[in-house]
Amino acid sequence: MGFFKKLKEKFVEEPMDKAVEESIQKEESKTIESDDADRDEGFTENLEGETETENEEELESVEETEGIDEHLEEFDETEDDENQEGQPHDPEEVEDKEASIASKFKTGLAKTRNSFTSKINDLVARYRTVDEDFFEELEEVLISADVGVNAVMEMIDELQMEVKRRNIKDTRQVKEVISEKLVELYYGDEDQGEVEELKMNPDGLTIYLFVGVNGVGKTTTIGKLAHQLKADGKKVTLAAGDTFRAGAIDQLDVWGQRAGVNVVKHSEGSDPAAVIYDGIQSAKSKKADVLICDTAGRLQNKVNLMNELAKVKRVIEREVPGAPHEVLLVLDATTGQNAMSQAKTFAESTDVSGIVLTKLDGTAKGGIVLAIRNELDIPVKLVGLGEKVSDLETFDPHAFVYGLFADMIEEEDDET
Ligand SMILES: Nc1nc2c(ncn2[C@@H]2O[C@H](COP(=O)(O)OP(=O)(O)OP(=O)(O)O)[C@@H](O)[C@H]2O)c(=O)[nH]1
Ligand SMILES: [Mg+2]
Repeated sequence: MGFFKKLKEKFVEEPMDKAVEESIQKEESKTIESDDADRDEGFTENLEGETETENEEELESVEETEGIDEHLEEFDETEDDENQEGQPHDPEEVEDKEASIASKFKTGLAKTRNSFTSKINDLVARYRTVDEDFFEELEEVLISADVGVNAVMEMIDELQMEVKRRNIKDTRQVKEVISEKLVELYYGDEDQGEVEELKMNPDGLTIYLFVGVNGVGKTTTIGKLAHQLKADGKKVTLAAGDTFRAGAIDQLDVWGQRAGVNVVKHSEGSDPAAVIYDGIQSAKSKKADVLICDTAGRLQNKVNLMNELAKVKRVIEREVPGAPHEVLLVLDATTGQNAMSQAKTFAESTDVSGIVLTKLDGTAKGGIVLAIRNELDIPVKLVGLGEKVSDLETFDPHAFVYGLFADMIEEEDDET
């Protein structure tokens, strides 16, 4: 079956019985693994007031804000009792979920798709048959979408081989092969079609550390993620580790209140490692499932910033063995190759476990996702597709490629 047809079946039409069966099996095994904790317990605990963190040693006093709205807020997203992990079991729900993920990628990637699709269509219209010049122009189109020079070279080579192997002469048929190769480019040799979710600690507190230069979207992403985790029935604490930028603490606080989660903060200018330490103690005493740590994007200079992040990380490692479970480097997709050089700098001094690529909705160069994975071998775990709280998605390469080729895929003739 053609690749467009596969994507269409997955994201647009009713999935085949086999696909449904597989996803049910996957969802069931997930539920068995993860659902022994009674989430309602966490909720009642919330109502029973606070256990105060006992501060130790030299640490400054913690000012904690409980989300005031927390108890008043309707649990609109967790209303289904049997479905506390937010994972649909019902085949129809699985299908709905896939369709909604696909439509989010489609909307979020509109700018990239519009520019990319029109260039590809134009190319295919001008070259009826596949030849050297066609590939040369295709190379330019891909580079202009920020797929990355090395990645593009690799892809063009493979594309040429594939075209020969399948004896493709007509450029229209090449579109589909391009989409398939883009997914392969992301996965490299390990294409199992797996979507890489954020790691969770199976026995206790999970800690995510967010890093990245100023303005890339760290705090916003933390707010979105807190909201989603809470909707999935998790108890979340945020730690306001950006004590450098004026207003940063309040900004996280607002997100915390909006999501109805606990925020641990100190005053501006205080030691970030001490804030994170208190965050961990607070999360432990409240039996939180997840602690998300915000950090500064800018200090006096880069060396200071890297040293500070290293110190924060050491505190986390010492307090919770195995933590941080993710060090997420946030990159702004609209900055293109600049994002790539930031990634290299951070990867050198911190063990980055995953990338969060924000503002994909704001660029026509969404190909950067593929370049990052290809050049740095760090998985893209989350993508920001807009400014709304719901505009954060687990990165799914198939949904991404669907988002890029949606118009062509939807036109795909069912009979072929
Ligand atoms: N369009 C769009 N805007 C986003 C997205 N993610 C974040 N933003 C915007 O990016 C701007 C900066 O976001 P912040 O979360 O403050 O960035 P930060 O990395 O915490 O910045 P510092 O605190 O200065 O280090 C805000 O205006 C956000 O609304 C996204 O996915 N799409
Ligand atoms: Mg911030």
